[in-house]
Amino acid sequence: MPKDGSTEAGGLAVALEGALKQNGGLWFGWSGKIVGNASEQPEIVQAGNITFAVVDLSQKDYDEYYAGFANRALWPICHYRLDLLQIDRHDTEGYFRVNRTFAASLAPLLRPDDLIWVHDYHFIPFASELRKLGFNNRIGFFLHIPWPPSDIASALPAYERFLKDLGGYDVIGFHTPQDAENFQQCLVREGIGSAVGAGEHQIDSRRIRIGAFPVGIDTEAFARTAVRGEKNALVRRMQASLAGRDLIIGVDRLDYSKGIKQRIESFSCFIRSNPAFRNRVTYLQITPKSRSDVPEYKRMQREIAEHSGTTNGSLGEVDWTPIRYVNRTVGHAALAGLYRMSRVGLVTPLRDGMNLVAKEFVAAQRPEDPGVLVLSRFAGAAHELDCSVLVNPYDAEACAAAIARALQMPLEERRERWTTMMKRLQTNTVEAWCGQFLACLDGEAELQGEPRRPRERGGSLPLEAAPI
Ligand code: GDG
Repeated sequence: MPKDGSTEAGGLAVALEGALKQNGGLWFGWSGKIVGNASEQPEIVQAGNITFAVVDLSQKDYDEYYAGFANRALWPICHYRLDLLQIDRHDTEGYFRVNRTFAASLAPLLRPDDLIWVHDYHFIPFASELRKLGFNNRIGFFLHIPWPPSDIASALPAYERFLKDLGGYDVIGFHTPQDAENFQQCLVREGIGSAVGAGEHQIDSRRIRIGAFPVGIDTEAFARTAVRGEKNALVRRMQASLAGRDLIIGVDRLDYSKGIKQRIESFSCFIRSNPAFRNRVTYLQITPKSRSDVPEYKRMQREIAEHSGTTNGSLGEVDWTPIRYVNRTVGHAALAGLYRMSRVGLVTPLRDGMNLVAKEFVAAQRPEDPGVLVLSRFAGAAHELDCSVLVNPYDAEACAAAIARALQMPLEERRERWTTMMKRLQTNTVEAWCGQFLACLDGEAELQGEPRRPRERGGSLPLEAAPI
């Protein structure tokens, strides 16, 4: 997240900054820089009523903590990919070491009445490290990715320590009730925590609240951006280049959890089994690179590019390229405009904590003539967006049938489905999500409680996750 929130950072980082702006507070996290000699002392920048405090990482810390443990152990396990798990003792040690160092860097800046909100899988032991330093503040944790069932989670190195360290938080939030349930099952099975009430667990001497807080987007703002996006130069060029064909869109950071390879296969299956659609649709897949320094990601980058090339080679015609694969970021307004002009949004992750693209696609649609969302049942968003066409992303033929159905869906049905989903997105916004979590952390509301009232003092404190 840039210090002034000015670039095209994801909607979530911007929303968290918005929550901080309301009451003022401190934003602490990694600067995104790797330096020869990383100092424990944070660099501090004041922007209005928000203090940004950021620390750098050394190459060793980056390799072991971020590229290593976070992205090669935690990420695959939390996405149910035991086959991709890589265990390395140095990485595990590095993960806990960096969390300890980060806690020590933040400690001098903390006030006794600060509420602390820690985000994502990079910082699981953070509360426990702060507790060791003597802090009794209310500390909440939100996991942006799924939490798997105990048989999978228990393959994590230092599994027991993770569960115990999570006991340092007062509130632990997940995207879906299923993730929360999986986590509670882990605590009980390991004999580390016991249920003491609805959503409450006792871990040692601490009582923690565990609940589902599905993250939202800034729905109205996104819808407005999409309207503006229609006039965007790139969107207009895209519209012209379609020459009347329908657009199917996929937007995902390059990641194996997103099921891009399987999606290309499903699209190919759709064209083969529906020859009437040949030369009548274009599938645009926007996939910015991510984590290119992790070897599996580099390999995947090549594989997906090859797969889309091969598919185009076998399906395409002289005047028709079925798949347009773009391996870089497009601007925020252009993205919103592209969603709006698409007939189908193809969001088929093999596993996803939430998936904000699904929500953005819905928010961007024209109310009078909305496109159809085809959504994986394994995305957290499927809980709220159950009026989409839900699919099993592993089943290419079923996905192909879903694409055909989406393209042929009558206007009335499209409108009905869209209206229900849009209403939900208008209620469950990212602001409501922040409010509900913080109210729960502040003890002002029960789980799933009322939106939080503004506090008189500042001090809520998101610990920001590392860049994608
Ligand atoms: C993690 C969890 C959870 C993507 N390409 C471009 C672009 N994006 C933006 C999208 C969206 C964001 O990036 C991606 O968000 P997702 O939620 O879909 O996926 P992850 O990055 O994996 O996020 C996920 C999320 O955390 C929040 O809790 O939902 O499950 O994995 O906002 O629009 N934005 C622009 N150009 C692009 O090319 N401007």
